Parts: sequence; structure tokens; C-alpha cells
Amino acid sequence: MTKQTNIALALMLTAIYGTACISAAAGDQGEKSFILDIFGNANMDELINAKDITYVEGILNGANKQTDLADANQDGKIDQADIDWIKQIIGESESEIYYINCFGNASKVKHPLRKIIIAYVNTAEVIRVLGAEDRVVGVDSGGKNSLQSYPRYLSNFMILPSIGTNDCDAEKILELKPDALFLGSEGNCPDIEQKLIGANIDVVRLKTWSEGVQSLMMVTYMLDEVDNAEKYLEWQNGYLNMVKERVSSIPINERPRVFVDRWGNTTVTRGSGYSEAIETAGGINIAANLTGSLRSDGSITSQNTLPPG
Ligand SMILES: [Ca+2]
Ligand SMILES: [Ca+2]
Repeated sequence: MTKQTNIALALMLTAIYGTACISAAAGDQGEKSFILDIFGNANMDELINAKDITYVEGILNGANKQTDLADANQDGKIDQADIDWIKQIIGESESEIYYINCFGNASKVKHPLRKIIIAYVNTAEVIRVLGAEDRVVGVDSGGKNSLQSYPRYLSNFMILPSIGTNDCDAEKILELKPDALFLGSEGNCPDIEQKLIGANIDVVRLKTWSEGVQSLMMVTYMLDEVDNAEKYLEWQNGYLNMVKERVSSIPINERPRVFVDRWGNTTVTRGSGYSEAIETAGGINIAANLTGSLRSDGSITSQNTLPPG
């Protein structure tokens, strides 16, 4: 496989779903590769289903250990009410969903969600995969990864009202009256939670940039789009398994070493999503294991900055 082919594959994988966790196989088949971070996923797998009810029953009769996600209704104890709550999640009738956000904090979002605002391009990909575009009432524009900076790729979202750039216009958000606002990291509309206090608008922040399938599945439960998610993952895994099979036959020493010169004179490490796409496509990201704030100017040739070889 040529270097050009690898890079093209990495780009294709990013387009399939521009993120890490791309070897994930959600569902009862396939390897376990992530945990669905929604409370009620008592057995800590990729789904919420009857197995979680059975698991909580096992906790109550002493057969199973308590897990971090077993307290489905987040009232500080595990009892029959959690089993009832899980049944509501399965039946899509719960009043709220408790989940872990991109900062690792327990959060909640109302359910069902009829009107949402989304910012950040990866989040838009998730919404489109789930066929939930008709619930979007506003998007961001102007920033590097805003939806409306991709007029061809995300054409469905071009005619929607804008909430502005990365700073987000709180007044515009209030005017659009969404149930929730879906964002990326803290750099995406910082402080908007404070500005929306008392507005009954939930802010959902997920790692759509690096934990793609996990984030996809969390949004799936928030929007009740399990059927569409399963169809997508079946399609996705068909391609990813093909890529993995072909890449597995390439000796490590024949794999191209890749450096990504990213905007802002930065590069990408493991956890960025880009690095995982490169590695899945058969490349070696030479900056994969570095930590901290990276810059690709000046010090890039230093072995203190990048591994030798
Ligand atoms: Ca489960
Ligand atoms: Ca409970």
C-alpha cells in the first residue's frame, strides 16, 4: 500500500465518521470497544437493553457487583426504581437521561428532544447519520469547524438560523427556544451554560471529535434513533473491517510514518481522532504518543519534540 493510498484511506475514514473508536462494533456481536456512558447501562457495555435489567437484579440479590452506571436515576442508591428507569429508557419514555459528558462529569438532558441546536462539524455528522436533521433549529457559523463553513458537505444545514461563531449568541439561542444545545469541547461556546441558566435549555458536550461511535450512541439514546444507528454501524463496520484486514498484512516496518501539519502550526496526537484514522489506515503517526501543547514550527526537528527515527 502506498503512502498516498494510506493518506487517502485516512481521509476516507475521517469522512466516514471523522473520529476515533472507529473499530467499534456496537451491538451484541463484535468486540467490546467502548462503554456507553449513560446511567442505566449497568453492565457497562455498548447498549441499554434487557441485559441491564438482569444485571441490576443481580446487584440487588448480591450476585453482581455495583457498577459506575447502575444508578440509572442518579438518586444515590440502586434499587427497583433503577430497574423501572431502565425499562423507561428501553421504552423511550424516560423524562431525562443521565450521562457522562466530555469532561467526565455526570450530566442530564431532558427527554424527548424535539428541537435542538448543534455546533461543531463532527456533531453535525452524528445528527445526519441518525437522520435527525429535522429536529435542528439552529447551527453555528463563521468558525473553523462551524457547520456553515462546509456549504457543500453539510448543505442541509445552510438555510438554518445561525447562532454565530464559537462564542455563541445567547440571545439568538433563547429566541430559537431549543430543548438542548449540542456542543464539542469547552472551546466551543465557552460559558454558554452560565448564560443559559434558568432558560430550561440543556447543554450537551460530547467527545464527538475523538470518541465518535461512543458519542454517536449517546446521542442515539437521547434522540431515540437506535434503528438508524444500527444501520449506520453495520455499513461502517463493513468498510472498517475491510480496511483492518488489508492493513493487518502490512509489516510495521513498511508502514509510512506520517506527520500531520495542522492549522495553527500544531500536529495531532492519539485521542485527536486524526491519529486514530491514520493508524487504522496503516500509517504510523510519529506524534501519536506526545503530550501537551504541540507546535510544528521551529522545534519540530528536535528529538525532544518528536520521537527519533
Ligand atoms: Ca448495557
Ligand atoms: Ca437509583
